[in-house]
Amino acid sequence: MCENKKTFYITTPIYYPSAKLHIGHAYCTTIADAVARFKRLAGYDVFFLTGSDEHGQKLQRTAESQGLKPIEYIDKIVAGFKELWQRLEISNDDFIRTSEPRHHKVVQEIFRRIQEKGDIYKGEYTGLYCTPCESYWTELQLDENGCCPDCHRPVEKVSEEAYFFKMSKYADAVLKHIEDNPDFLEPKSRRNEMINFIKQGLEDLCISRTSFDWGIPVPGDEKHVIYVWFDALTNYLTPIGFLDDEKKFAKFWPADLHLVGKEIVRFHTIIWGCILMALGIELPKKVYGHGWLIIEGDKMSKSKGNVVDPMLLIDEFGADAIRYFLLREITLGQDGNFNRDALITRINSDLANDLGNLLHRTLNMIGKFQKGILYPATEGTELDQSFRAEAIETAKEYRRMMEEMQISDAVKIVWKFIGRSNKYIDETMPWKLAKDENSAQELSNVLYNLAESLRIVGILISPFMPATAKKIHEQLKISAPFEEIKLEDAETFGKIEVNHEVGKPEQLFPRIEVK
Ligand code: ME8
Repeated sequence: MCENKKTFYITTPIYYPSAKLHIGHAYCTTIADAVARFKRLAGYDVFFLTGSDEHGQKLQRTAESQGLKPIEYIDKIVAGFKELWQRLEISNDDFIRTSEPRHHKVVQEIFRRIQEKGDIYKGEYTGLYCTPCESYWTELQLDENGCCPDCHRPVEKVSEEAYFFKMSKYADAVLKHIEDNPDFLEPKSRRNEMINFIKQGLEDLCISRTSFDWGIPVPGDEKHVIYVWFDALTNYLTPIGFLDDEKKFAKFWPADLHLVGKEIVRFHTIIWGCILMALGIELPKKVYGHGWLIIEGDKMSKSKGNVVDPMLLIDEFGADAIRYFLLREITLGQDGNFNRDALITRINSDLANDLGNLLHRTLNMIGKFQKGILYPATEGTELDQSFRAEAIETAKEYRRMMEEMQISDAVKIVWKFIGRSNKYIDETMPWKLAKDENSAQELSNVLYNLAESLRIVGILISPFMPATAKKIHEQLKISAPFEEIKLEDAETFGKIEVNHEVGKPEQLFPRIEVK
């Protein structure tokens, strides 16, 4: 049975350890984590990969300027990445570092295979190189000031002996792949950008440098190191057994989703597409280019001095509140604003008020009116029935939205149902029913329905806010282990056993006082 389990392989980009990670990086990893957790909940065998992209001239220069060897400098920063992902409850199955021997082996083998095929050749490179972006540009691609079109910093003219990868040979095939497979590249707007980019003509790609040595040597010609993007992209093959576990590789490749920022879609579709075609390996099923977190209209970056440190935010508000904000506020694929006031408003209204109060009121009433016990419920009134139907509808709609990567819509639909549940309390007025002996059955129905709605909400929010979901599970005292809960459990109403005793309410989110 295990063998037939659906699999899902999802990756984030591997991050440069050139600076502290900011909330923009946390955004990308949080989305990937929510998708990975959703897929596990939906019964998939998931492999979720993140990591660090550790080579290149820029890192070597930075380390040396601090009197350190590159690896000494990088080790410290990567330890910080790992701590951040742990504190943000990122559930990655592996963390790949491109400095690891397991990765070097793969990169060199890929280089060797493509070279053997005749698609890598030696030549002379003269070009315009942007060191901060580790990218080569042509004259035509530069911005209006003759600078890098991505970061707008000056480019350097570089001339050296180098190896080239015959990208031009694969340009038509990659173009056809993008055109024939509408699901390969999303959102749709990015597809057109890439199609136009290829149609302008693809030159062969320079894939080695001799001007520094912090990288993976070209096999058999060690004065060259392999271009960082050629090195970095292959990280996606390494941890799923590319060279050492055929069965595992067959299980997880092609990747289901490379989630990346919009500025690196080009590398993940065109360059990566060409490399894979040269290797005769299938292309990933989907590359999704998400938008950027913007601070007052500008992309967050260290050089602009507008970075927001996610660690400080987690210290102040907790990981789940940050995750909630990122997943809810920004429509995937578009740019979105990060704003502290908006974060506090969301915490107070959506988390403390809507969700926190629903749990608190419900458990409090069950405790007060029925000694914490959920008595048998009947079909109840029309209102009860429509409330139950809405819970199931919400779970089904949520599944559809998450499958289609409409993450913020999925968050919103759960909150709509939380709002509905609070309104159900106001409409049914359990405190009034509790005063009338003849309404005992009605009261039991309402309290049971509320407990069930919370059980369902807890499941649906578990990919977004795993710690909060677990708290709800524990306060409801659901007997099944939290880790074994499945999405189907949210699509059936009435799973809590009769005469089940719930726990006492504990606050989920304190209100943030705004000074
Ligand atoms: O590009 N908002 O690494 P990186 C949203 N090493 N996303 C942001 C962001 C922001 N303000 N700032 C950065 C690299 N990101 C390469 C990847 S993969 C084989 C190699 C996202 O650390 C950015 O869009 O510069 C990108 O997807 C990711 O962080 C890594 O950026």
